[in-house]
Amino acid sequence: MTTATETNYKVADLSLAAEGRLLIDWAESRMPVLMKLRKKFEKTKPLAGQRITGCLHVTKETAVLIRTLKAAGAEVAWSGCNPLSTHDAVAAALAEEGIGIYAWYGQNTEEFYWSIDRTLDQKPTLTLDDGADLIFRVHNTHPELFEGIIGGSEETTTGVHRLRAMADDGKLEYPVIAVNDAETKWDFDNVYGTGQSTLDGILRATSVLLAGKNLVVAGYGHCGKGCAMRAKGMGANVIATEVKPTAALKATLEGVRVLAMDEAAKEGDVFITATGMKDVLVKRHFDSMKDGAVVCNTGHYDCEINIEDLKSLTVSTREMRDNCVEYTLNDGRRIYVLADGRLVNLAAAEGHPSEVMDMSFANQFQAMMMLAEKGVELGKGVHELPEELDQQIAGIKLESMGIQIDELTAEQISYATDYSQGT
Ligand code: ARJ
Repeated sequence: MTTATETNYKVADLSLAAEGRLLIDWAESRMPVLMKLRKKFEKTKPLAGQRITGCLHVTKETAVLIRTLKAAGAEVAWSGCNPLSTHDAVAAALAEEGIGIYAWYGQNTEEFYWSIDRTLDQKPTLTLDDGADLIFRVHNTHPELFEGIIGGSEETTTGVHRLRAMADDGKLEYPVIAVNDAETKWDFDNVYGTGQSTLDGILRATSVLLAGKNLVVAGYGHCGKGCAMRAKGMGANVIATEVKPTAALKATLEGVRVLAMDEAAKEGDVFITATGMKDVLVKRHFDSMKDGAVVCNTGHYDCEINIEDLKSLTVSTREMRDNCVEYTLNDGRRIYVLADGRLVNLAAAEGHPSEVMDMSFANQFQAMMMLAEKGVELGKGVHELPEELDQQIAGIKLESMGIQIDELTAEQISYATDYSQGT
């Protein structure tokens, strides 16, 4: 097992470790599913012999996952998957606990890839991604590692889309489990997690009143829907923009006004992009926005708001508060960009609450277990976790909340599949 030396980690400030440990302990007290898995597997150590390289936001919740992987016997090396999402205190605590962690807040692109490369020095048997940057790095610059890699997992929608495209082109060289596609991930993390943490990020960065504001959500997928639902609850007038007819129809029937962005741009006070697509807000939109509009993104990549376009209209900028920059345009209007257009929920707040990450990361843990058991057998390509696992995870979660549910009787079970009876 590795120990913390200056040669196997790089963090901002090791003296923050005590603060980081408190944060991680706090998260552990709210992540009963993952803690149950830890307790179950720390004795048998089914991940012994596995070297797991992870590239996922370094938060207190991720630290609970890392500790659990380690308790189950794995050797773990880690980097953050976004330059602005690392919690330095958590990174320091992990370094002290012997994790090969290379992560600090405010990395530039070169440091970001340098960190990934350091975590690959351990020659992983398993990779764990959020956004697929690690898998891309292995494929593009470290093909010699394929031989030793059993498989990988992917946390988020955007990453899964890209990996499916890669698999369709026959370019994905090992099995990858789409953790995002587990119901106990996307139907909770993406909706309730994003809903709460995105508003949390906006409020920490601005402290604006949401009641009575026109809040535009670009993209009415699971994340957009979560933001819309919570913003509505706080009294905002929510407007959604979409490109997909069924999603626009859902928004409409859920009481959310749908407009084309060209129109929404003129009405919005606060904008959240949640599309996974680039150039959702471009020059012509900034051109028509109100003075004082607040603009932010909660999608995985920072390409949804075209900041270069905004800059081309800008005469001066001021950093008003943490994660909030004022752009004064040539006609005097001011537009406020949060967290440089990067994921506002992780850059300006703490990401999704521990309670919801509990289920997402229980799925990550199970994905590592499944790969360790039968990885190569799965074959190259994108795979899903078995449905029974969703029910198990949800069952443990309910139990931890003291909520009981009913069971079908034998008669009900046979009724469900009985096609001899009609009305
Ligand atoms: C770690 C987090 C947190 C958090 O599961 C979420 C997802 O799909 C991501 C897209 O990058 C972010 C990830 N996420 C949200 N909150 N990861 N810790 N607290």
